[in-house]
Amino acid sequence: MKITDVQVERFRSISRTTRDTEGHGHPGPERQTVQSLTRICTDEGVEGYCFGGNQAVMDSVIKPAIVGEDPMYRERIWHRLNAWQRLHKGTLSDRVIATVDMALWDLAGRYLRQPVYKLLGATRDKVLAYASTMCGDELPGGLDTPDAYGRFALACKERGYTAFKLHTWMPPVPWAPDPRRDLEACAAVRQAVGPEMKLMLDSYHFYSREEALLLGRGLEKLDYYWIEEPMDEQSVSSYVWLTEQLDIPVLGPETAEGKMFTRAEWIVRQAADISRGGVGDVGGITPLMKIVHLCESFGMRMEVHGGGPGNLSVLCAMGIPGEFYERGLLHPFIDYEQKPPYLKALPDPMDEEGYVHISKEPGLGWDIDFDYIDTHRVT
Ligand code: LLH
Ligand code: MG
Repeated sequence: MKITDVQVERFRSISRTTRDTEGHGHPGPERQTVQSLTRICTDEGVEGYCFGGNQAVMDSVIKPAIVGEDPMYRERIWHRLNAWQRLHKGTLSDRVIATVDMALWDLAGRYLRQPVYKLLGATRDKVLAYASTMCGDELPGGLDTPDAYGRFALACKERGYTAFKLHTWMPPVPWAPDPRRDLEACAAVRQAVGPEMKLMLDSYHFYSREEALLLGRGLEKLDYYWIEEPMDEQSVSSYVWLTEQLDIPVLGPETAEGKMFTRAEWIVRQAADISRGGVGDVGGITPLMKIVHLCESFGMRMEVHGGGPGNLSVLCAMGIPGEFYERGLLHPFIDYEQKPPYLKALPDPMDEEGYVHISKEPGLGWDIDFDYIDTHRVT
């Protein structure tokens, strides 16, 4: 089998979120957006898909590297793209490599008529989710006060979630960031949901060492489960400094560049207690599985960043406890249970006990509505 083409289809969709000037998502008025779907084609008619992608990038850096290649040589292709990235940093991001890698895994699953998590070596069919909020805002009745977080956490508990993670206030909220206000929100959530629910904080990502320590000590008193990315992850020394002093587990790195190599360095330097990575951060399923095995070898816990079928597939093939699927980002004004129009079903349905169930269909498990995409194509 040979790869013959990489096509990116663009189609109209609906969005109910908007981005602020710092890039964080919030609820917004319903509006039309353009989505894309990357399709890897073969001479045997089998195809693999992943949402995202840009035709110009595929034409300039991906097609020259992979057309003519056997799509089952995922490892070889991933290493080739990783090497190409060195001279094409401006166009070949980890996210682009992740899109290609996931489309190749999807293709393999469709070809072999197996879900990807079983090709990876399955360990389970369902994973507990945590409710992961959007960042704080100033929307009345939204996530505008500590008590608003408390009310929302309780609603999530009633929906079935056994764990809840706050993303608190960040710029451009005029008075943010404020670690004391973050702790007030964390306290309001603990007060609202009681002692059993597992709670985590993912705050502003550029606090000073002293502010991060203050946050961590406050979270220890509130019996929080982990503290996530409170400082710039480019400073590994800052994380070594913080992790040495706190009892609460520090989790990371999430957004630091460098794929599995960065995770290895953080483990050796003891810069965090729990490792971290998601398919979009590290360049796909192929490197994320390497991080899983790296953590397993060091006896480290690892938590997967973000949702979607790629991350869920890895979680269902992990031999070490990646305890949670990150479900969200959630907000009181957004109905997360409503599927996007280009899918026939939600890719991460959650039951009343808080478990997300993985699709048993061949491939990654996106139930793509190709008729919708055909009739909403943007040329
Ligand atoms: O800063 C944000 O908007 C969020 O932290 C976002 O990056 C989210 O994906 C995250 O960190 N999840 O764990
Ligand atoms: Mg995070």
